[in-house]
Amino acid sequence: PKEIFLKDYKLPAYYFDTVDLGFSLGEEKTIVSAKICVVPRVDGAGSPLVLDGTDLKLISVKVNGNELKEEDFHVDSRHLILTSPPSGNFTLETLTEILPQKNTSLEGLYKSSGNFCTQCEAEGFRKITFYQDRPDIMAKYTCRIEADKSLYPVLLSNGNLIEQGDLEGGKHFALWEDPFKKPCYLFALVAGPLESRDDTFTTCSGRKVALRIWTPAQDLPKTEHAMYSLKAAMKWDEEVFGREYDLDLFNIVAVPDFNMGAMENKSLNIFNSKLVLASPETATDADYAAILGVIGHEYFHNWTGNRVTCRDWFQLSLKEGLTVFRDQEFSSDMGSRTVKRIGDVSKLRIYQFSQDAGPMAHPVRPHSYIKMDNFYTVTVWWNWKVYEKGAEVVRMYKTLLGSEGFRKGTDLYFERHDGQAVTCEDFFAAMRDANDADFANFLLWYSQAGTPVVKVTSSYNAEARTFSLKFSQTVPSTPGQPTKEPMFIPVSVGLLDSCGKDLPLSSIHHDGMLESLTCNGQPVYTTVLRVTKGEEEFVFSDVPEKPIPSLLRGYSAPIRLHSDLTEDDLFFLLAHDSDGFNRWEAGQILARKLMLSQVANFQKDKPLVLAPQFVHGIKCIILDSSLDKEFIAKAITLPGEGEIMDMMEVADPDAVHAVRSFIRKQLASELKQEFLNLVKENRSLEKYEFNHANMARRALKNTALGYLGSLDYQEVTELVLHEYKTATNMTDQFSALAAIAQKPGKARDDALADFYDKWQHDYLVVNKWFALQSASDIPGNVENVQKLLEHPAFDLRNPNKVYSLIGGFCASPVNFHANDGSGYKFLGELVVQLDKLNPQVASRMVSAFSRWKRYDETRQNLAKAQLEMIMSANGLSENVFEIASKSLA
Ligand code: HT7
Ligand code: ZN
Repeated sequence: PKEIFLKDYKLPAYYFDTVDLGFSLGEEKTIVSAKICVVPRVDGAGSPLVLDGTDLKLISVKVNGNELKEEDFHVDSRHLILTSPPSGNFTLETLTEILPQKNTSLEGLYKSSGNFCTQCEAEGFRKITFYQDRPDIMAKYTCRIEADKSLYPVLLSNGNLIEQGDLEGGKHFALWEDPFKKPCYLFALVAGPLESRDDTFTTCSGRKVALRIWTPAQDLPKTEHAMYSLKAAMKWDEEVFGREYDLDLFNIVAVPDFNMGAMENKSLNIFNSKLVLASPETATDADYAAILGVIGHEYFHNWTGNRVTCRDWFQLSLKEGLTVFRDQEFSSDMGSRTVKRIGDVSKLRIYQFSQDAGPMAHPVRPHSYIKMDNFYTVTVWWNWKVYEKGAEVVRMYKTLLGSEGFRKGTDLYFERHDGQAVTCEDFFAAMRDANDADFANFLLWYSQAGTPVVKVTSSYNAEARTFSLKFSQTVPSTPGQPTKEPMFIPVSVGLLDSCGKDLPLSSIHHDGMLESLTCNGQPVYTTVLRVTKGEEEFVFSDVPEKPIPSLLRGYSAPIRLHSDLTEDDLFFLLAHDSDGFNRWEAGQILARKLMLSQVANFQKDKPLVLAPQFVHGIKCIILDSSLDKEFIAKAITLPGEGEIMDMMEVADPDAVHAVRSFIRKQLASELKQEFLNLVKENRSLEKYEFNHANMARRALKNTALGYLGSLDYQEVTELVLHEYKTATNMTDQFSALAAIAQKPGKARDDALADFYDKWQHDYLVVNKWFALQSASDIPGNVENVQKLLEHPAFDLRNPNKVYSLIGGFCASPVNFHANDGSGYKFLGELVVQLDKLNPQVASRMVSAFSRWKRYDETRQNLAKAQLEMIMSANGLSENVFEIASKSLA
């Protein structure tokens, strides 16, 4: 396979002006016609025109209406090359045959569950027709679709519907025209027996936009929340970013077979049905929140990605980092900002940081790739976003510039680049120029891989009333980048007095400069330090007493921070910090320290102990009625096993699992009454509502239930069963089921059987049932998962089912990393099987192996053997090859 490098980027020799596509959708084959107006770039004229095309059957090729002679073109399984095209503008017409019914990769045009559907990002358009499949080719499209009317009553593509009508032989057609220029990865087509939920949105300038969400008829009642989310997103983008929707129609289609979460095709977003369909009985609060966020995300792409797109795929973060940032802000504004930030940072730590420390480490803007698809995802779970670190980079611009400065920057970015395909430097320049800002070496965030490690030490001088913070930073070496330069790190800081109140910050000394920190004569309580060097000191003046510093407030930069805060300081911050994120963070640091110390005990065969101070800290949080309930739920949840393993020299899944289970059970037992009270006091109100207050009650009650489920008392087992039986929504029902399922036995078996019985007709709920069982830590679970592969509800061709069952299994460290190698063998064999059907999904699964060098020698050998077996498989895809070979390197 060929590696592609950022440094090799060249402007295309030819641009495309207009593209007229025609699709004749058939039961055996589909015929695609493409008429393209080709415009040579000034110095490109006459050079060969190289079109991408993967496994297409070329029927004919014409230039300016004349069939090309054999000596004027070359065609193979990857390209069509016009060897001597005319020197001026010309028309290129091709006719190709494709087989969507046989396309199980779900990339290009495919037929599944009765629908024709496309997925073109990143390089799927070349599976549809011959084209320059690169995002800097932006053209205006029309699309005419012809198909059997009874099988495919709905025919959709991008833009506006221009014409439709009946044809002979029971067929019909639709002609769509998209007035905006777009790259081919945003092209979309859907045809099938769908119905729509219709609504309208009136934009800020008074235009009425028709909104339609398409699903099979029986699913329409489950689209209410998606429609609510879409309208909320449209309004929010107008208010916060000044972005108005630009067409009169916006379509969303939900399909059950989709590799990722959703796709932002111009005016025709296609969604994995998991991220559209919800009802209180079948979807959890987490599902509702994910739908809100992803509907927002895809809608926001209309400006960040579609109107302004990427020059090449190395710039992916230009659209994804910015759009993830926008969807995070949207969800924050719709719910609790602190809780959202905690969730986003946890995700960043679990996925991004562990990737940063492994063989797939790459900068926000990679230098090379073999298969672009691999840069979209990092892990094995349905949580498909890889772009979180890019979003953190965008967030740092905002932290440095403030809300107004950031908005000035985005306004300038849209003004300068509307209709263009641009680079990360263009975004940087707009932020800088709109604010006349000094960003020092900020661009390093795009090119340098790895998570910076920052150490902070503090000291107070009572006589001089100064408080100093000394920073030192290093960036660990990563594959291909052995040495690194210091980064520009914005560190948001506040100082707490001995009562826990924020001290006013008056001035700061840095680099021989004295800077006043008051703002319009008003005191400032949080300031952003610009850390740019390997070693640096900042000195606060006029500090009346020894403060406790609250560092990296709101997690103002994606770094690993090590400070000299003592345990007492951390308990103090946990109890008092006005920054909610840091309050949670203090508890997490304490929990991580505790867990690591007990892991050391476990490894030395010493008894495990739970420090009373920690139990007391958790109890205080539970009893603090001033706190948001969802925050409490987060604050009393221990860091995940993966996070702890990441902090160890040699990851030990058995020790970490034993310790986490021990602490959970001990907390449950010592705080049993408190947890019982939480359950009783926070039972769901009559009617399910997706609002913060109700979700917070459910989150707290169900977290408490999870703790109680770890205990062995009859009374508790009965309570958990009672909660399961009386639940009136999926959030409560599934949480109770998960609590019961913690321990093997009859209660577990009966509840799981009952749940399947109830929900077997709903495949999205059945996926939850698969995931719950596969991710279970009960010993020897690999056998259960093997059996579930044979379950009639399982299907290897459906990505959601694979993510639930196989992805779920890899997310359980004890069973996946079982030291007899059974988990590795299970995954290795599956990857080979899956790769033949769907390389994108297979490569997502194989990435579970990528950190094999972090484990002990026995596990290393077992995992390596599986990777080698995969590498030796016949016909391995580029997707899997890239991950497996980089993992072995
Ligand atoms: N921009 C979309 C990416 C995407 C994708 C990429 C590779 C293969 C399949 C895919 N489906 C969707 C999703 C987004 O970020 O909004
Ligand atoms: Zn996106």
